[in-house]
Amino acid sequence: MFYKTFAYSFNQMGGQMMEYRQRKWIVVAARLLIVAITALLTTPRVNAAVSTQTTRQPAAFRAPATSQTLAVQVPNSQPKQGFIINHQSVALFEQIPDNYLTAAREMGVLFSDRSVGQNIHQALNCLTAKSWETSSASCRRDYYDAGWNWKVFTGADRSKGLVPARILFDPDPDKYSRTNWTFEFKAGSWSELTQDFIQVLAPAYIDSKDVLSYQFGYLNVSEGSDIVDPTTGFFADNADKYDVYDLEAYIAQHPDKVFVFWTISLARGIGTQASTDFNNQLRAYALEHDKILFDMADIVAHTDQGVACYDNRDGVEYCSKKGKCENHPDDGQELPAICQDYTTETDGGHLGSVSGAKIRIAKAFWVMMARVAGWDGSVTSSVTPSSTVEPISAPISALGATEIPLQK
Ligand SMILES: [Ca+2]
Ligand SMILES: [Ca+2]
Ligand SMILES: [Ca+2]
Repeated sequence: MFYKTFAYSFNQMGGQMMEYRQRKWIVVAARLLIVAITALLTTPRVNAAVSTQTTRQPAAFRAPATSQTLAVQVPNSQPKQGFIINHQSVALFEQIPDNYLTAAREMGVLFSDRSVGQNIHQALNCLTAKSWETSSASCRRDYYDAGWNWKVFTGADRSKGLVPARILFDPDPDKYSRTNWTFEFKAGSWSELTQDFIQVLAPAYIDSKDVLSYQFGYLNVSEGSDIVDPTTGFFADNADKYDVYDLEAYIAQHPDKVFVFWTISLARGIGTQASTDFNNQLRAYALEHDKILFDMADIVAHTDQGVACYDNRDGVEYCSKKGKCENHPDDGQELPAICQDYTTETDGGHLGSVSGAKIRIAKAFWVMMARVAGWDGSVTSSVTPSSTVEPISAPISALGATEIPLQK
């Protein structure tokens, strides 16, 4: 019954939004063409980049452009289609063509969240370091044994091949400059955050940014949250709350801008029915309405080996390096949650002290921005939401200390 109501709401909303979307994509297409031309005029030959991709010599990218090679590097100027960035997208980071990195970093971006967003903000800065070994220590922390002990890995560790792959990256202060990408800290209920985005945050940046977004935090989906209630939740047309209808009305007023949707980040304890349902509904909504979805929840709920992770009410004890432990009894449910691989917290979901999730999300963010800029070099647009493909029998052994994938 719930899903019937939900589907009805979507259909009703879809009709109202069809016209908005059509108008929007025409303008967006024109805008992306301008971005494409800008990228064209400010970047070197794409075939030079391709032919030297394996050597990754920066000097090779500076080959002078010639008229006969310009045509091939015009980014896709077709009207944008929605796409999903999830844990399978992270590996595409190293494949982003140079001209799309240029186009991505020249776009103005606004994203907003509470403390986990702050973690992402810091992670984007990891990629701007002069070298991996001189990046902030918070970019280079990971577990080093089966007892969940972690440390800051060094250049010496890297030369010995001891650094876990998930915290490796090749930073560049110019290539991965994110000076046009702004983070704003915001906290509140889901309705308050939506209201603030519509009335305060987005209006403050609408003239200076190209891509705008805000995300809810995992505290918005603690057990008992009404966020997925079919009549009073985010996807319902509430008279007294700021919900997706209000958000879409604002989006429709700005067809020349790109708006990104985010799934809600997860904690070790959240993993709740509310977080699971909201994220699944948002994935369905994004597909149905051709949205760009940054599926952060999917990224943090899969190890870098692709193993799904579930809530900490699993009968498995975890003790942090500092000696704080949880040993919640198994509640018989497997609700997607941030992997212990990605947080040292017992119940929380901050992207620390270990760095794996931070780095993977920063990479995925770049993949998303390259795709917003028109890059079509991935298969993520056809990826089915993980909610429908995640077998319930997927191993949860990732939570076991002996399963930590470490490169030794
Ligand atoms: Ca409303
Ligand atoms: Ca546990
Ligand atoms: Ca459980």
